[in-house]
Amino acid sequence: MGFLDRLREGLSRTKQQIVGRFDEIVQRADAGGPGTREIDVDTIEALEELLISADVGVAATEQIVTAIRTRARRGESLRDLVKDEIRGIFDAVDQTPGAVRESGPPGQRRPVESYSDPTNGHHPHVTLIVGVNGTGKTTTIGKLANLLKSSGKQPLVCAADTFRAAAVEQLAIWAERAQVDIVRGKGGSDPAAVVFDAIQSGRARGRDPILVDTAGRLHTRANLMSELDKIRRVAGRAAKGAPHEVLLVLDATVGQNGLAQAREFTSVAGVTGIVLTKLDGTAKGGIAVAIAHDLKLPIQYVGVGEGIDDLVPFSAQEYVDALFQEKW
Ligand SMILES: Nc1nc2c(ncn2[C@@H]2O[C@H](COP(=O)(O)OP(=O)(O)O)[C@@H](O)[C@H]2O)c(=O)[nH]1
Ligand SMILES: [Mg+2]
Repeated sequence: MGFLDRLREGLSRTKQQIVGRFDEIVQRADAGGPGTREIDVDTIEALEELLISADVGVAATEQIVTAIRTRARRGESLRDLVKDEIRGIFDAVDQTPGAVRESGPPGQRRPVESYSDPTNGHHPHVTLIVGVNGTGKTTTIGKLANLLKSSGKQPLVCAADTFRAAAVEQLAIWAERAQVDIVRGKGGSDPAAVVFDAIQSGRARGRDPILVDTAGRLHTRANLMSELDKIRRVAGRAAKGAPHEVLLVLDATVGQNGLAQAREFTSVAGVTGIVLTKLDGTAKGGIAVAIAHDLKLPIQYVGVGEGIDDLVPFSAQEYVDALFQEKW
C-alpha cells in the first residue's frame, strides 16, 4: 500500500462520520449550476457545523467560511472553493524543514546551519522528538527510523527518556524492528549525557540522522521543559547547529487540547514541525487544519496506525484531496 492509500485509510473515520455529509451540502448548493446562485445561509451554517465537528477549530472555520461567503458569488463550485481555502491555510505555513519557529514572527527564522563541517568532521543531523506522554513519540521514532532506512539513510536512535526503564526497552524493540543502532544510557542517567554520547557515537559509526526520544512527563512541567532545554544545549555542543529539527508529536484524538500543549512546547523547545499521530483513531482529522492555522507549524508526518509502515510524509494537497474527493 502506498502513502496515499495509507493516508486515505487513516482519514476514513473523519470522512465517513463527518466529511461525508459534505457531498449533500455541495450538491444542494451547486444544484442551480455554477454562477446562478448566491450561497444561502443554510449552506453556510451546515458547512460551518461540519468543519467545527471535524475539529478544524473556530478560527480556521471562520476564515474558511468568510472567504467562501465572498468568493461563492463568482460561480465556482463549492467543493473547489472549500478545498482551495483549506490548501491556502497550509500554504501560509513556512514548509522549510528545520526552520526554527520559536523566535517570533515568520521572517526572523534562523536557517538550518550546515552540519557538515570540514574542519571538525561530520556533524550528523539531530532530530529531537518531543511531546507529552502517550502521544506516540517512541512509536513514531521506530516508524521514522524505518522510513529513513528504506530511503537509504543510516539513522541511529537515542533513548533519552531515561526516566522510565520501560521507555528505553520499548525503543530498543523498535530499533530492532527497524534494524537501526540504538544508544541508551544506564537507568536514571542524565538524558543530555545520553544525547551527547549518541551524537559522538553516530559520528564515529557514520550514522545520520540521530533521532532522539525524550521524556513526556517529569515531576513537573517546569522540570520537563528545563530538561529539554539542557538536551538542546548539550546537543549543540556535540554537533554544529544541533538540534536541527524538533518534532512535536501531537495525538489527533486529543483534539483542540493538543493545541495548548503545542504552544507550551513551542515556546520552550523550539519546535520546528509537527507529527500528527493516531489519525486513524479519530473522526476529527480536521485538526490538521487547526494546527496549520493556529500554530503556523508545518505538519511533517502523520501516524495512521500502530505498525512500522504506518507513518506518512504529510502533503497538504493529498490531505485535502483525500478528505473532499467525491468517491473513494
Ligand atoms: N492507532 C494508532 N496508535 C498509535 C499511533 N502512534 C502511536 N500509537 C499508539 O499510542 C500508544 C502510545 O505510544 P508511545 O509511542 O508509547 O507514546 P509516547 O509515550 O509518546 O512515547 C501506543 O500504544 C502506540 O501503539 C498511530 O498513529 N495510530
Ligand atoms: Mg515513549
